[in-house]
This record gives sequence, C-alpha cells and structure tokens, in this order.
Amino acid sequence: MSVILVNDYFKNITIIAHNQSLSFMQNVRTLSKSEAQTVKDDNFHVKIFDSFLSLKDSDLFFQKLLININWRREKIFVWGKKRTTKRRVAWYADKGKKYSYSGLTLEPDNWDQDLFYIKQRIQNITHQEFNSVLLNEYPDGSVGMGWHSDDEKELGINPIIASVSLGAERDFLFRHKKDKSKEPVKILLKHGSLLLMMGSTQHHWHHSLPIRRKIKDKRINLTFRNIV
Ligand SMILES: O=C(O)CCC(=O)C(=O)O
Repeated sequence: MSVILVNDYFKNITIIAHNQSLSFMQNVRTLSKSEAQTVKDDNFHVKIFDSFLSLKDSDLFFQKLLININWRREKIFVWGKKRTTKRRVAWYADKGKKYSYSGLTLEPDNWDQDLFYIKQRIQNITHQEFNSVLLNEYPDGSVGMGWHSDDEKELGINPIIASVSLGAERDFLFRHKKDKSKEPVKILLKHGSLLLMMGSTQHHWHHSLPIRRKIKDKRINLTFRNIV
C-alpha cells in the first residue's frame, strides 16, 4: 500500500483545464492492483482501492444487484421543491436503522447476502463495523448527484463512508465547503473500486457525482455507513 501525503501527491499530478473555469487535480500515478492511494490533508482524508473487487466479482455483483435489490424512486426535496429521483435508491440496514436525508426517511430492508458479503470485505480493511448501506442506481451519465456531504447527525462525528462502484466509470468531485483557495479534487470511480472517505472530510468538504452525458451505461453505487 502506498501512502501519499498531499504535498508529495501534488507534485505528481496534472492540473487539467475543465470546461467551466475550474481546474481539477488528476492523479497520473499508475498503481498495482492491490495498492490503495491515500490522499490526506488537514481536513481531507480519502483512500481509493481501484480494484477492490475482481472484474469477475464486479460483473457478477452488478448483474445480481440490478435484479435482487428492492429499487425504488423516491421523492426528495431539492432546493425546496419536491422531486422524484431519476436515480433509483435502496436502503439495507440492521433492524430499526432508518436514514433521513433531503426530507426523506428510508426504512431498512433486511440485508441481502451479496451486500452483506461486500460489507464484510470492507470491514476487513477498515476494522470498523457498518450497519447500513445506501444504494443508488444511475441509468446513464445524464443522471448525477449534486453537491452535498454525508454529515447527518445519525452518522456521528468523523464518519467513515465506504463507497463501492459498479458499472460505468464516473468522475467524483470534492470541493471545500468554505475555503475557495483549496483546489477541487477529482477521482475516477472505476468498476469494482472502493473509496473510503474518512476523518473530518464530511464536515469540511462537499462531494458530487457530475453529469456526464456521453456515458450511456448504468452505474450502481453502494455507500456503507454506520448509523449511531
Ligand atoms: O454515486 C456516488 O458515487 C455518489 C453517492 C453519494 O454521494 C452518496 O451516497 O452520498
């Protein structure tokens, strides 16, 4: 595992011009399969495992989750207006562990065996228990998720959020909540990857999944959480 402190990390990156006036950091290092990349700053701490799941497992879980999960479209509040989500969502958790966000409260379904297996694989790395997972299914790149942070009080202080991606590769962005001098961060979330967001990241940074209209394929994201 290679640990890259952020100052060293900055030396190894290319700043690419983006179509808005922002520039994003792009990691140009190539990592071996088992390696994780850590990016750490005062209030930013993420770890990325590009090949957390093998290609075979990733393909299999992707197909099985599309079929087996109790997917639903929910009504959430966005900028004060009630909207039906274009993405489909699901919430699996230990008994009684509800989750509320954007004016919506999700009642848990009982653990699906594949979700439970993936949860255990993550726990072997984090040595922290998760009792719930939020699933999002994006039909294609025309659907994303706006800027937010996972800082609801039921997640506790400095929560670890473990995000597994399956299907189409998508960019994932971070931007500091207050300090505009901090460069936004861009990470490519690959099929079978695991992103751990740790420390005080949720309290200081927003994240988003930007729209990428050229992407025509589906993607599933699983964010494992611990509701306290
Ligand atoms: O689909 C993604 O990777 C984003 C998910 C996310 O931001 C969330 O569940 O809070």
